[in-house]
Amino acid sequence: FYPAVDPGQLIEKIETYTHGNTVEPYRVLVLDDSRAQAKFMEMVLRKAGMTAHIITDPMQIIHALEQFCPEIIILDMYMPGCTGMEIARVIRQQDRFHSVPIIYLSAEDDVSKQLHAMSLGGDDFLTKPIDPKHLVATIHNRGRRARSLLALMIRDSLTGLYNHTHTLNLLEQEISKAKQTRHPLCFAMMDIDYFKKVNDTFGHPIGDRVLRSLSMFLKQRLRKTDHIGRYGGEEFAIILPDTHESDALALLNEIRERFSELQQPAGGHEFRVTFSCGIASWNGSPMDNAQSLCERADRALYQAKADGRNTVVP
Ligand code: GH3
Ligand code: MG
Ligand code: MG
Ligand code: MG
Repeated sequence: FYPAVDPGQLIEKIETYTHGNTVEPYRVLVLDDSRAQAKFMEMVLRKAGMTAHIITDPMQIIHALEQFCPEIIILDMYMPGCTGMEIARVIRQQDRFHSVPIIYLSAEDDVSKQLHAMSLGGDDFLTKPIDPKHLVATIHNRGRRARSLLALMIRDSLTGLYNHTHTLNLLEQEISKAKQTRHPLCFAMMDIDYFKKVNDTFGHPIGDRVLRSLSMFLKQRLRKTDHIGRYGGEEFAIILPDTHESDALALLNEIRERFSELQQPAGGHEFRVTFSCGIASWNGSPMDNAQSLCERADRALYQAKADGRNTVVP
């Protein structure tokens, strides 16, 4: 039995895998109607240091996807009542598993049938009897690619911060955590002031450098447990778990002030840049969600702009 893992947690683990020293074992889901086959594969995968979850009933696939959240799926081709290709189609219909590697496993040695199976959502075809080394190597290759792709998918390429979509996913997750733990949570939205003028005066590459400079500044100043995202062009979003609104206000005001003092170089010249910021905090209600938190932060940001910019509005 495996505890439920949400995809966000999985991504956090993958992040650790990509950027830290810990190597998380690959999470491999095996569906084979033969219990003996499934057990054998479970043993092979465990020996290779992977986390295996086996099911023998195709009807359990949806549940297993949700509960186990696999990074790689191994499907038997022929099972009573359905085929591996039909299961692959069900898996591919789920957004979250749209690009998870699927490896077919079968005694089928007709190459045209193998190719047909692979055209229907599979990535590899291994024939039984399985060579354990071949299986493990295939999983390693597919898994490594899938992980680096996922790590790229959640980042913004200019700043290396989380992108818009992932920032919102993280916000959803942190709200769920806050609801369980009853800890406070703040969400801040910031927008660089008169950024168009920076581009117009100094050029786009200098503008890009300002964006990176603010990203770096935020990374240095915030805790590991905070999440920083590039929400849009010159807009950033910050998720502050375990933080009361008054503390978030003090922190962001300090960051605002120090960032505004930074000298930004531009071909022999120097200039300064400010940002405006709006903060919203989770109101403790089970009804509060990411969308309403964003709306409140956005309204506060709008107010900060109206108040003359270079300010933080709670
Ligand atoms: P305000 O104080 O009201 O926010 O004014 P602003 O000029 O910052 O806002 P506006 O929305 O008018 O302009 C935002 C500018 O940000 C326009 C756009 O060209 C620029 N921008 C967006 N993304 C990027 C980027 O990736 N690089 C650079 N250099 N500029 C960008
Ligand atoms: Mg079978
Ligand atoms: Mg803007
Ligand atoms: Mg702006």
